[in-house]
Amino acid sequence: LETATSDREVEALPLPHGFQWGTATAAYQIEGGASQDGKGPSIWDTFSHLSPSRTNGENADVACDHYNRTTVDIKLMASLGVDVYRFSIAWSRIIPLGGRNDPINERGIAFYSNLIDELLAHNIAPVVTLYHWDAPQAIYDRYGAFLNTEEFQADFENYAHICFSRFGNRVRKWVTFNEPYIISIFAHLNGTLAPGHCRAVGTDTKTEPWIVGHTIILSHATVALMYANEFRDTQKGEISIVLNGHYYEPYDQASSQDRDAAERRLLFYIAWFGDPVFLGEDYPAVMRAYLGDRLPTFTAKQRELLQRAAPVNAYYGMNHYSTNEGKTVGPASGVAWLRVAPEGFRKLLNWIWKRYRLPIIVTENGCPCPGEKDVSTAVDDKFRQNYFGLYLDAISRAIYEDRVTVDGYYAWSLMDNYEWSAGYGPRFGIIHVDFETLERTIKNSGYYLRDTFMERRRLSHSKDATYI
Ligand code: GBH
Repeated sequence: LETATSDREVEALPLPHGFQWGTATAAYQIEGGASQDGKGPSIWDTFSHLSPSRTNGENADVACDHYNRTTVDIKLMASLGVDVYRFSIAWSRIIPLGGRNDPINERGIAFYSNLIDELLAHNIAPVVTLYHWDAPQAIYDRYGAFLNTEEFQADFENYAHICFSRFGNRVRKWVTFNEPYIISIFAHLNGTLAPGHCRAVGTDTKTEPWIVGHTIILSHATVALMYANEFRDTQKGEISIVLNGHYYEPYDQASSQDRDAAERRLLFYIAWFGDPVFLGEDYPAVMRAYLGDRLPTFTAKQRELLQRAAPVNAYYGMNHYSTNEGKTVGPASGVAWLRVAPEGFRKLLNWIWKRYRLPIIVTENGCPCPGEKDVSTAVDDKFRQNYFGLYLDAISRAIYEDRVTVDGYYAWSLMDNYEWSAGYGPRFGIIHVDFETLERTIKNSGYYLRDTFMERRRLSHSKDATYI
C-alpha cells in the first residue's frame, strides 16, 4: 500500500487530558438484519435493491451483521480503549411504518436498549444519532418524507420522543440529523443517495433540495427544544446536529474573486444549516441572493422557534474528510473525493469556531487507503495511520495555537462497512471485515489510535509538554 500522505511528518502533538476519542457508524451501513425482529423497510432497503442498480449491485441486507454480533463488536471496541461510540438508530426498527399513529416495535427498542447497556458495561459512552439517512419507506410513500415539512416534523418529533423516553436515561449525547447537506443535495438533487428523488417523474430539482433542508432545520429545532423542555433536566444530556463540509481553498490566493468564491462555498455548504440552527438566524444573505424564492422563507413563527432552539445546541458536530480547490491539494486516498489535507481541516476548525463559538466535536473523520482490498493488504494500513496522525496534529494546533475548543474525535469508522452507493468497495474501518465470512480483524490503525490517544493525552499533562 502507498504510504505517503503529505510532506509533513506526524508529530504526535499533545491533546487535552479530557479529550474523548471514539469510533462512529451508521445503522444501515453495519447492521444487516434488514427485516429481522419486525423492522420495516427504509428508503435504503428500497434504493439498494433497485434495478438497474445504483449501488454497485450491492445492498446491506447483511452488511457486517452487526445486529447479531453486537457483543463481539463491543468487545473489539473496548479492547481499543475507546471512550465513546457513535451509532445511529434505524427509525424503521422503532416504528416500522414511521408515522406518529403507527405502532411501536418493542423488539427494535430492545435491540438498542441492550446495545446501550452493553456499551455502558464496557465503560463506553453512547452517542446516538436519530437520523443517518434511512427514513422509513412508508413515510416516503405516504407524503415524500422530507418534502412535506409539517408531516415530517410531526413524525420525527414523535420518533425522537420515543427514543428519549426509552433510551435517554442512559444517553448523554444526542445527534438529531447526520449531514443535512448530503440529505438535501445528494439524496434530492443529484440522486446518488436514497431516495434518489430527483430521478422520478414530476420532481422539481429547482426547489426540492432547499425544501428538504428547510424541513431538516425545523425538525431539528423542534426536537432540540422538546429535549430541553421535557428531558434535559432529568436526563442531563446534550443535543445538537452533525454538519459535514470540506474546507475550500481559493484557487488563487491573490484573486479576491477566488477568495469570495471559496467563502461563498462554505456559506452554501455549512452556514446554510449552521446559521439557522446555531445562530437562530435566517439563511445566509448570499444564498437568498443566488436562489431567490427557490429558497423557502421562515415564517415569523418559525423564526421564533429557531431563536428559542439555537441556545439548546450544546456542541458543533463536525464531520470532515477533505479539502477542495480548483487544483489538486494532496495525494489521492482510496476514493476520488477524499484527499489528505490536514491544513484545510485546521482552517475549517477555525472558521467554524469563529462563526458559531460552540465546542466542536469531530463526529467523523477517516479515509480508505489507496488499493485497500483484502485482509492481507488491509491490516497494515500505514496510509490511514498517517492520515489520522496528521489530522490529530491539526486538532492540537487548532487547540493550542489558535485557541479553538475541540472536545472529541470519533474515527470513521469502527469497521469496514457498506459505503452507500459505492457498495463494499471503499473501506473506512479501523477493523477489517471479511464480507464473505464476516470475520473481524483489527487493523494497525486501530492499535495506532489506541496508542496515540494515550500518548497525546499523557503529553498534555506531563512536564515535557513544551508544545503549549
Ligand atoms: C459521511 O459522509 C457519512 O456520514 C458516512 O455515512 C460515510 O460512510 C462517510 O462519510 C464516508 O463517505 O462519490 O463523488 O459522488 C460524507 C459525505 C457524501 C462524501 C457522498 C462522499 C460521495 C462523493 N459523503 N460523497 S462521489
